[in-house]
Amino acid sequence: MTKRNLDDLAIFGQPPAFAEELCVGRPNIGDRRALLARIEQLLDSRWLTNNGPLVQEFERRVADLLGVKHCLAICNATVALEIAIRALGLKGEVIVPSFTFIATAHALQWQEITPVFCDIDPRTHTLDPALIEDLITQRTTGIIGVHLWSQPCAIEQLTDICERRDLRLLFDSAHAFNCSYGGRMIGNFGDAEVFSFHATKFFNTFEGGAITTNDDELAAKIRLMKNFGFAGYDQVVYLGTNGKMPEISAAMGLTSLESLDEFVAVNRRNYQLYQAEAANLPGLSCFHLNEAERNNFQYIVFEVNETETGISRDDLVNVLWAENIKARRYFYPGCHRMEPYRTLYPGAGELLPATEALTERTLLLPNGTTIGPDEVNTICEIIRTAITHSNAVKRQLSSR
Ligand code: T4K
Repeated sequence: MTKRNLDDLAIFGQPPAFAEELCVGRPNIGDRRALLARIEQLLDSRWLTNNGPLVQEFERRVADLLGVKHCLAICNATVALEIAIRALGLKGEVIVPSFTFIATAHALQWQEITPVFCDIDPRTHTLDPALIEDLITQRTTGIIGVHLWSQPCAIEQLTDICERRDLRLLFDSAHAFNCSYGGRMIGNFGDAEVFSFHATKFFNTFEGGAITTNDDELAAKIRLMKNFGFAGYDQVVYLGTNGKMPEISAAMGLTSLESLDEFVAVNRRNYQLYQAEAANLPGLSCFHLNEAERNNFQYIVFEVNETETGISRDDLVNVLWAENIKARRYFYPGCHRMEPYRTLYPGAGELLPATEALTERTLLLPNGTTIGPDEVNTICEIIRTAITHSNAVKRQLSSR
């Protein structure tokens, strides 16, 4: 590894460390030939969408992988959340974390359901089950637990609360495809779970998502709802929407499935390298994944402790962006500080101290098949240089 000095940094006028951007969320792409063959096949068949053969095969393969009875492929996870919320009959108030992607809250608010933001456990970054019961009111109908960074949230405690208080339990599992909890695959818990297969996820279908459930009745309802409520030609039995996944997305999904193990192996190698580097980055800690469970190792999440680094998380992001390293601050500033929630629920932050603190500390670094050991080393070396010379870096950034 080349040691870097302060004046090697791009913020001091040097060329960026990388000519092309390294991104959190750069898509993994499997075997192009296999993908192109599937695209030829779908073009030849002239069957492009509406529950075509590739979508059906994709649903079967995903259900097999997860060991779940039903997988319903959807055009994206946001629509999947909206459909699952409606199919479960959620209304009134639903308890959710604010420390999540905005889609979790929007899927509720879009249907005029109030997202009641609950704080997180700073160790797990997910809903703190000890805080939930105080938020339950007469209007509460359910909880949406979010599995973040591929780590399951407190599944057992949330299940227990929902059983005792007669609430529905939905999981936003956008980050947790190919992960397990207690040896059982994520996708099998609660009333239903929602996955995202967006381009930025380690496994993608360009855009896409899925709802999984072991409930036959719920699955049948969702299948109708995602196709306008059509039960047959000219026969509509529910209020539905268009949540269908097109064939081209299923083609990408089937191809990505064939490379799943390779994507995970690369992510895992990089995750372990970042973990090892973290030991030499004072003031930074790398979020630990439970390697005893199945995991996708997609997210590299550091927490920046500014009193130890001498430099803020945001200044580190600026240093990295100058080097063409698109580090991210997920999930800054928290849903409750974005519209419409900031205006609708101005006091929400008072109940969210752990969320507010964490949104100021997280730093996500690139992972995936475009990242190798050299990239990990260089990224960490740049961070180390910025920390070692924190005062000079801060002066330089404020003078720009
Ligand atoms: N629940 C949770 C917990 C989620 O994290 C998400 C999505 C959802 C629900 C909803 O799922 P979907 O409805 O999207 O299926 C991105 C993704 O758009 C979003 O899917 C994801 N979470 C979220 C965490 O990240 P942005 O606004 O950060 O995306 P953007 O455009 O800044 O892209 C991220 C980076 O990826 C950029 O640096 C560029 C790079 N990129 C992106 C795309 C699309 C590429 O290199 N190639 C690409 O094709 O939201």
